[in-house]
Amino acid sequence: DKSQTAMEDATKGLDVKTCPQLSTNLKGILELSFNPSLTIEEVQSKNPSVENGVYQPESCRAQQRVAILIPHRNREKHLLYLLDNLHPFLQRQQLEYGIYVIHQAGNMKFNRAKLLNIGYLEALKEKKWDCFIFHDVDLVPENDFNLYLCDSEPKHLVVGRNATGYRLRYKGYFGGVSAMTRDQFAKVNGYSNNYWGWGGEDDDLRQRVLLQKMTIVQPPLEIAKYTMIFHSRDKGNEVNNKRMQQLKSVSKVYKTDGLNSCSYKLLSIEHNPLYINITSTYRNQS
Ligand code: UDH
Repeated sequence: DKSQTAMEDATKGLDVKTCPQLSTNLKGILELSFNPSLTIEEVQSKNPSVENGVYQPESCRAQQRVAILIPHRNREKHLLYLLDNLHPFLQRQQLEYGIYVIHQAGNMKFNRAKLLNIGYLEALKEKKWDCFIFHDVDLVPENDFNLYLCDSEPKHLVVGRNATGYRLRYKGYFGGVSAMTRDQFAKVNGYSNNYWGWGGEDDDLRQRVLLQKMTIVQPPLEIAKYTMIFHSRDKGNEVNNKRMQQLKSVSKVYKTDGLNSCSYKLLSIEHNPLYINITSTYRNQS
């Protein structure tokens, strides 16, 4: 009867089971595609279940709500390749996810870390994401057993990459793609806002993690492999020569330089079909 139907409707949402830790849709080693004539419309048509940059599995409740944060300026082709490979990858992992592309407007020195802080702060205004993946635009995962989920400790996902013969760049390297829970990232006060140009910001974050008595975990090399899309150094992202000096004072400054001091001007938030585009600008350090 009617009341029974209403009752069933009301409990439907509660009946949905949590997705398994390891989805049965995983393929393992992937055949990546980098087709130069690919268009955004094609990627859209291949991912009909993604709405306004967000996806949610239909048949089960995801283990975690995961925000992917991609710092970006002037790498449109790389972004297209990444979206093309990442959307199906994340859907096979049965995650509830959103892809945020945080764009630095203007031609001032690039500041990757500050963009990631902005992404975290803005994404949390939309949804209470559990887990954040800080993701370079030019790294494409080669194996979908590399789970884009957060652990009880911060996780570094790029153990090997093609460009360096699948060896770690250097001991302690924490760049490229990493995963931290909402609370882990808040605990370290996010990234520093003061690394302008290339380098240092990821080593700084690593120090913050260790200072907060957390450790960094990594998946096994066999599954934590990435293909880096080749590129040369970008204009506006020249090496930051002050980085070694800056890295000496992390413990003294990290509590006042980070999420709690991240000032910026938000220019726009656009909900595109495949990603949320956050455009911001900020004043340079000096
Ligand atoms: N990024 C942009 N636009 C820029 C600079 C950086 O989108 O102009 C973002 C992008 O997500 C990129 C990330 O910041 O993946 C890191 O920057 P990067 O790719 O330049 O850093 P990486 O260490 O390479 O991967 C450094 C240049 C290597 C040149 C070596 C040539 N032999």
